[in-house]
Amino acid sequence: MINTNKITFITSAADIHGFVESDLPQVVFAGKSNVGKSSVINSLANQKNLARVGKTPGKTIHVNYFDAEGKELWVDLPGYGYAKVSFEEKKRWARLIEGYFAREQNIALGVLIVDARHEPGELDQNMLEYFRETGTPVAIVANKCDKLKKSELDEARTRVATTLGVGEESVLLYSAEKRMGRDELFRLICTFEKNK
Ligand SMILES: Nc1nc2c(ncn2[C@@H]2O[C@H](COP(=O)(O)OP(=O)(O)OP(=O)(O)O)[C@@H](O)[C@H]2O)c(=O)[nH]1
Ligand SMILES: [Mg+2]
Repeated sequence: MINTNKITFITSAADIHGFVESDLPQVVFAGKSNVGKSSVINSLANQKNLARVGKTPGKTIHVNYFDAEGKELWVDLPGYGYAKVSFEEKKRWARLIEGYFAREQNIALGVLIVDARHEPGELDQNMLEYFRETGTPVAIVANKCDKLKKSELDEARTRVATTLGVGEESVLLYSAEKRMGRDELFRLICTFEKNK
């Protein structure tokens, strides 16, 4: 198991030249802007400020790398789907993501984060395709479940699974704020660590 005290920020890549070269397995966090990617990473790492949590979405388009005790890299991809982003910024996002998937040979697990309250959209489907094309297993994390009533959780899981065309067992009900689902996701992530 990864020691969460030893998860540290490495670097932030603004373009493909900034990507980290490493033979460690990479766990990749992706999702729409503001769904809570950074918050999920912080909850997994038991740290408050490891990944920066934003009040305003879509401001920075960077690939952020974290070192998980020298056993894995965790990769926080820039969020997509923020309405106020210019066409130029969208192109920059696409180049960065395409570059990442084209170059990276060590993607071990995709963690696709969606908002449990909403139906996933076309951009989430596209993101899922990036992982599928590289043959990467994907865990779907339905975050912000604390905003739902208990009675709405099953329905939320079904909605997310159906829309994305995955089995319900691949959808994890999650709350970064309440740490719901945290231990299960952490255990899954740890199964990909190097030298197991
Ligand atoms: N209620 C609730 N709020 C959450 C949860 N996770 C994240 N948030 C809030 O959602 C907002 C966005 O969180 P971030 O972690 O910055 O989201 P992000 O996906 O990394 O956003 P970008 O990096 O801008 O794409 C913040 O105000 C968080 O406090 C959760 O589980 N429950
Ligand atoms: Mg973020």
